[in-house]
Amino acid sequence: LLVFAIVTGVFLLNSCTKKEPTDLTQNSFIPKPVSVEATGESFELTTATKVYYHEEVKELQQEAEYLAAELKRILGTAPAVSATSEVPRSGIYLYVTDEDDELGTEGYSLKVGKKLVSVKAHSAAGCFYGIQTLLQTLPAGIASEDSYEIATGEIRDFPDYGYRSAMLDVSRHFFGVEDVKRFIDFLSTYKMNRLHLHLSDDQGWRIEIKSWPKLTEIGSSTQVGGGEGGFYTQEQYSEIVRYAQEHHVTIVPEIDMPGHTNAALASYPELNCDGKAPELYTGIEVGFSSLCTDKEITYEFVDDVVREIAALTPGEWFHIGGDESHSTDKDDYIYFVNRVQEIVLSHGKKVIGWDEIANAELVDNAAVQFWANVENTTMGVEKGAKVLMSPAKKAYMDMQYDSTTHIGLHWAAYIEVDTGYDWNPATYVEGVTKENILGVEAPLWTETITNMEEIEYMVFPQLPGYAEIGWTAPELRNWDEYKIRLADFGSRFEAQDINFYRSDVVPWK
Ligand code: TNX
Repeated sequence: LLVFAIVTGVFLLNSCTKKEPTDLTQNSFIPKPVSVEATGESFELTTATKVYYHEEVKELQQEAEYLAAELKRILGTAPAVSATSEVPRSGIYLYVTDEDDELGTEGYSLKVGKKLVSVKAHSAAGCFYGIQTLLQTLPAGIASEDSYEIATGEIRDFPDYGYRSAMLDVSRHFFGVEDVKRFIDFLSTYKMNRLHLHLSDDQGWRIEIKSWPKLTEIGSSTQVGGGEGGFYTQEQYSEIVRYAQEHHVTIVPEIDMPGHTNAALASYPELNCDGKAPELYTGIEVGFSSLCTDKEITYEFVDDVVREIAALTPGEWFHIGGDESHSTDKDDYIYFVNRVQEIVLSHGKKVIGWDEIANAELVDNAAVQFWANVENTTMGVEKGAKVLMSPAKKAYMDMQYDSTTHIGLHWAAYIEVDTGYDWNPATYVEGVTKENILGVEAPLWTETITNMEEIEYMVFPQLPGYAEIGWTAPELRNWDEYKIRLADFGSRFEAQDINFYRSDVVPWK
């Protein structure tokens, strides 16, 4: 009887402790890692688990603290963080090494043992990505238990492209610093590493330029639909840059020119060929405005703007726009883009612009951003430029999912979640192959998007797919398998209070 009681007791005890997954290969990750091997046991994460980082690499303290803060969200209390000179016997350990070449600058290896979880990378960024993957083995929400089992095994992972980006148009509608930070959280969770900010357009100028104060006094005072607009002070812009850096995201600022400039033209009459300032504009037409390309003051203006923004921007790229300059004469356009590229170089930045800039002579190391025009893009490649892939029919997050979507546009296409996922940047444009491609960017234009909830609705669940296209090699990706992983992320979106589109093509749980 005693034996029976003990056996039943043990059995009952076992069935009371939550049944935990022990097969790491069954876990859903986005982006999909290069390789996942399971060893069939489990690591127990508790409130007593400690986070260690190798003391020689000071930057890792930030990663360790980031991890501790994320674990606090799950466990209720933050684990202790400490530097160590040797491999700990238990806990979570972050370290940087120059061995294991395959990992490259942003890759990582995540080993989950029974007692020790270790994240190894060549850089703090690689460790950060290993941490993101580790977090995807844990529940998204607040703790309902005080411990969690993580399946043991090893994940080795590195990106297909080094430039994995999203764009936020803060010009058509203005979004404040807190919204931009939340957007950066979205990107970095899925291992994206660039945020392109579209800082100026016909409807609004969104960054303080000390040498041209009317840009914000006048040019930032409205937005599409006539709302009050807004702008970032230089301090606020720097705060965004800093927050992005902590999340291994580089800000790529865009000043769109010579077209899409009504807000600047309305602020300073001298930038107009006729010397007269137009009215501020709150509609959504494109292609009607142009800086005056044959006035010297135009280039003084551009020089001041690029200088001030470049000084606040640690990243290597400056985006000069260049799209849809329908009211600029073609020769004037080429002359302008040639001069502006030299200005950008003189302030120590590399030039990127929409695919139209390929009509100019491109400077060394320039990049063109493909959005619609194949001829421009292949001409850019012939002129030695790299390509950032943002095909409007596939990667524009402002395109509606279908004809019932209540916000967004559809001039390029309706983009259902499967359509947005199912393409390969390296075969999409004939004549543009992997070695020409810098990476992938998914832009969100905001003519019809007015607040964070609407941003979330257009961005989720598309953004994780674009992140995966940038990170995971095409031979490892297919929609039928991805949609099941994506469905598992529905509960994560909910836990983060994300207002996402519950597409019928995804088998949500
Ligand atoms: C085209 S894409 C534009 C933008 C609009 C967008 C709307 C590009 C380089 N120019 O000015 O906001 O369409 O989808």
